Amino acid sequence: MKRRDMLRSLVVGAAALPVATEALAALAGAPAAAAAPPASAPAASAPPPAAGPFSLPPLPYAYDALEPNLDAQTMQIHHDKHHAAYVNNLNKAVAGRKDVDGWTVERLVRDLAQVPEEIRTAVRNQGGGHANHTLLWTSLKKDATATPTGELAKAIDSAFGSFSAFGDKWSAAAMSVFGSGWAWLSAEPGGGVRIETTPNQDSPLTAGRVPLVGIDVWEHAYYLKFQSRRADYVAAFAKVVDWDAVSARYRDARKG
Ligand code: MN3
Repeated sequence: MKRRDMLRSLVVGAAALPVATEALAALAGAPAAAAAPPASAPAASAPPPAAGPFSLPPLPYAYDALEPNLDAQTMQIHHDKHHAAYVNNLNKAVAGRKDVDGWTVERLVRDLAQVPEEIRTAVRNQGGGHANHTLLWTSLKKDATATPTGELAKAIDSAFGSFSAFGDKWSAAAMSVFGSGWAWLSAEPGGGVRIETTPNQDSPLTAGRVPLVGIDVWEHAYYLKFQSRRADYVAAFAKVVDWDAVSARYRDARKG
């Protein structure tokens, strides 16, 4: 390169910088970008402050606690970005709404039909996302108990014949979800359990049931590690379900 050309390219390079900075600033000011912190934000210990009644619960274990079944990077992005976005967007949806003031997220999702129509879709998606993911983190554990106990063990045997038969049906349900959604084990209002799937962030609460544990089959839950191998993800997920916590949840549901 001739010296003159080199100088020119240096000058062009320097001149390009302010342009790029301006473009980034414009992006940062756009509503979509403002909803989520930048990808380079420090990890999770400091989720963005919630301007509203709902806040992101901390992950109850380290990002890598569920390795090698669920990978640390997916856990971090799933909790710090995806769950955080549901919380922030739910706060935006209910901001200034006296008619749902003081409602818990479970009440918003369960009594969705009573939520004012203008915010019902946002509450269904963002409130569902917040409730579903809060349940998710507290359903998983490193070295988790392998099987349900007590009343839940009996209810599963009664509904499916055995825990193993339940596992096969639950996995099949998770595989059957078309697009984004969840496969649940839910408690029936009159006792007993069932497997069900919901699309998007819909919750069994809206149908009058109590979700006990759900597999998130949105691609964001597994694509980094498993890509299109959803069956491998479902099998890995099953190994870290905290059946003690899920059994306790069923006990609480039975008490009402
Ligand atoms: Mn998810």
